[in-house]
Amino acid sequence: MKIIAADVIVTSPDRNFVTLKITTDEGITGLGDGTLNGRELSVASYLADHVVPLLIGRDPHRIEDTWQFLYRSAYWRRGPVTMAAIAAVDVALWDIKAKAAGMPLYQLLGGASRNGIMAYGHASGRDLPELFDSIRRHLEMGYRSIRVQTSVPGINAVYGVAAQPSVDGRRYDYEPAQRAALPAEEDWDTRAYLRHLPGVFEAVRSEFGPELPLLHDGHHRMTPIQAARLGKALEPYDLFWLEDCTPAENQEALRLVRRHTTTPLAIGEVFNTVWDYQTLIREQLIDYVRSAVTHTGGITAMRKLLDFAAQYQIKSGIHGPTDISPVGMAAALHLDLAIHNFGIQEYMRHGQATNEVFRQSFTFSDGYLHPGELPGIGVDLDEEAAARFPYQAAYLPFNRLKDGTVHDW
Ligand code: KDG
Ligand code: MG
Repeated sequence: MKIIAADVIVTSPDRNFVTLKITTDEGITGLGDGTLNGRELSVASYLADHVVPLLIGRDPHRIEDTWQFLYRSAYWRRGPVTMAAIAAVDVALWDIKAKAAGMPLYQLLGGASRNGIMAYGHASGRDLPELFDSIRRHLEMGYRSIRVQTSVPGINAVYGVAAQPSVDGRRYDYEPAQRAALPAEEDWDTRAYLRHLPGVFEAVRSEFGPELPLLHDGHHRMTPIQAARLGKALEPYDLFWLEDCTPAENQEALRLVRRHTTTPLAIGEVFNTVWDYQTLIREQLIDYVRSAVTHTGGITAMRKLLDFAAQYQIKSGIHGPTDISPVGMAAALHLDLAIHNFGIQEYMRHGQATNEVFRQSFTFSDGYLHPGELPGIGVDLDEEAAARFPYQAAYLPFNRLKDGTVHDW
C-alpha cells in the first residue's frame, strides 16, 4: 500500500479544528487530529508545507518508522506544533492500518482490557445553587464522575465556569476559546481562590454524599507551596484528582507539593513528550498523566508514555476538552480501552455543528464511553459540511493580577 494524498482540512463548526486526511492507493483513508487551540493555522502550515510532501509514496503500514522519521529528520524536536502535526499523521496511519485489518483500532492495541471507559464531565456554577444544578444536570446526562469549578468572590471571570446553563447540547457547558482577533483579558487572585475553594467542596460533599468521584482543575495558577496548601485543605473531601496544581515546567517542584498532601495529582495537558514527565513519573510525583493523544505525538508516543507510567502505578487521565476533535477523542478511547493502567477519560461533548461535520461511532451511557466496533477509529469527516464552516480566529483568554501583572491562565 502507498500513500497517494494527504489533505489538511481546517474547519470551524462551533470552534476551529485541524484534521489530516491520508489517502492510499487502495482507496483506504485515515483521519488524524492536529488541533492546537489558538494556534491552529501553525499546525496546518507545518503539515501542509513540511509534512505532506514527505508522506507521498510512503507505506502507510510503517507507523513506527514514519513517527521516528518525522520526529528525528526535522532536527528541531518537540514542541506543541511539531507534536500535534506528528500526532495527526500517526493517528491517521493507525486508522488506515485498523481499517485494512477490518478491526476497530483497540483490537490492534491488544484488545479490550475493560467493558467501558469511565468519563468525567465539567460541572460549574457562579454560586452554590448554580453549581448544584449543574452537577445534577451532569448526573442526568449520564456522568458518574464530575469535575467541579466555581466562581470566586472578587474575581470577575474564572477558568472553567460556564456563564449560563447549556441547553440541548447546542452550546458547550464551558468553552474558553473566544472568536475574536485578540485574546480576552481575565483576572486572578490566588489568595481569594485558596480561601474559597475548600468551602465549596465541603458543600458539594454534604449535598451529594461521599461516593461521587469529584475532580478539580487548578489550571497552572499556584506556586508549589500554595498547591501544597490547597491539596492539604481538600483532603477531607476525597478528590479523585487535583489537576495542574502548578505549572510543572519544573518537575522537581512537585516534590514539595507531594511532601504535604495525599490528594491525588494529575498533570500534563500542555506537555507533548515523555521527556516532560521523566522526573514526575520516576519519582511518583503524580498519579495521572493528562496528555492528549492529539498533543503528544499520537497513539505511538502515548502508548510508550503510558507503559512507562504503568511501571510506577500511575494511570491515564487523557485530556478530552472540546478542543480535541472527535477524531482525537476517538483515538483516545481506543487507547483507553486497551491499556491496563486506565484511570479516567475527560469527556466534554461537542456541539451539534461539530457532530454534523464529524460522524462518530463512539457511545456514552451510564458514565461509560465506548469507541464502537467500526474498523479503524470509527470517525468520518463530511468534507462538504466542513467547507461550510471556514476558519475563524479564536484565542484562549489570558490572566492579569489586580496590579496588572500577567499571570498563568
Ligand atoms: O485549550 C485549552 C483547554 O484545553 C484547557 O483549558 C482545558 O484545562 C482544560 C481541561 O482540563 O480540560
Ligand atoms: Mg485542565
